[in-house]
Amino acid sequence: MGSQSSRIILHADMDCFYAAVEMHDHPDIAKKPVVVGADPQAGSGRGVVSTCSYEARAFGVKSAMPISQAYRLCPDAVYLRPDMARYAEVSGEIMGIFRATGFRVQQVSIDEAFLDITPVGSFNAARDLAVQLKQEIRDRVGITCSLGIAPSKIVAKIASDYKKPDGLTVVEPDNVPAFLRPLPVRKIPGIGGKTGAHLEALAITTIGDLATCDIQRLIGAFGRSAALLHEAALGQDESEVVERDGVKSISKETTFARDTNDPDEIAATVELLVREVAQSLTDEGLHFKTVTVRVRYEGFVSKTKAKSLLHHHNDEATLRSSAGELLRSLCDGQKIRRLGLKVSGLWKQDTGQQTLF
Ligand code: TTP
Ligand code: MG
Repeated sequence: MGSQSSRIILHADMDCFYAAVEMHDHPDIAKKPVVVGADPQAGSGRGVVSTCSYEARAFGVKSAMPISQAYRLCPDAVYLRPDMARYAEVSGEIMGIFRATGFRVQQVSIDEAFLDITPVGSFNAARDLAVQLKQEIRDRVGITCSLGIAPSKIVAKIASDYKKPDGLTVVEPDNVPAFLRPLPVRKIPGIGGKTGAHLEALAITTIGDLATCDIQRLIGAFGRSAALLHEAALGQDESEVVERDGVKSISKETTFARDTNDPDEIAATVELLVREVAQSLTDEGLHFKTVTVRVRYEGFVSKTKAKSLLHHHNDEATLRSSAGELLRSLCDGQKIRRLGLKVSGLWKQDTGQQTLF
């Protein structure tokens, strides 16, 4: 594919986002190891690390690690609780900068977005725009980001991760195979622990190995997902940059045959709803961020409780535990007539692998 006919996609991802905002807001902790996470009681906290500054990463601290372990690795770090309202505000400013370009913007998470900048006309012009965007984010927001530019979303995302922090990686169409070839398969978005381990067990460790692997062999190992895996390894991804409306939701409801306050019966019913909603999510390749449980008691009183998660999820276990938690806070021994479960804040995984994982 020649560069003239190619799309030009930019992927932006902020560097150590929550920690970067904290370091900007509190210059006294800039350049220190900073760990942001729930319940960061020095040494005894029971939460996990949301993120940490690159200075803390040098000690081996990383996202999702128990705070207690982070503390053992880096007792001198500054430990902070997340301030989600502040991060959401900064995220809004950054997305505003992207939208002001006039190009189509797809926000993917709190610190991440795709822009379809094809109209700039060339990869050189795209690089200039990227330099400007980085500068503007640094000047106006005070943090750094890493950008990737490529002919497809999947390669742009891999490219933004290629050099971090404060990176800019441009992969022109002719360079896509050479860029991808040496990278570990786990650099493909969505190839996590399980699929990564499965591939490695087959001696497929680099994206190049995956790209050249015999397709029949892949089908034998991964069934229907084989073609998508193979396309991902070639950087083929036709999915568009699309602004999501974010208003969609999926909900399921059940009315009990008889009003009940039997915990086992209620739990069994919630389980059914969880499975139905999870199935719909899987069918449509959707991830959710907010879970809502609605209970109608005998008589006409209804109560609704919702919980918004930090990230998008698509797994049944997260849905189950959130629904269970909400339900426990709603059940007070009163008999229940009707039970509803809703997920909202939906987005579609868009790197072409929604049916893979
Ligand atoms: P990421 O972009 O994955 O991570 P990051 O921005 O902190 O660091 P990097 O420089 O590697 O991009 O996630 C964005 C934010 O989402 C992150 O700052 C905190 C939050 N987050 C969690 O709360 N838990 C997690 O496990 C991860 C990965 C992120
Ligand atoms: Mg980030």
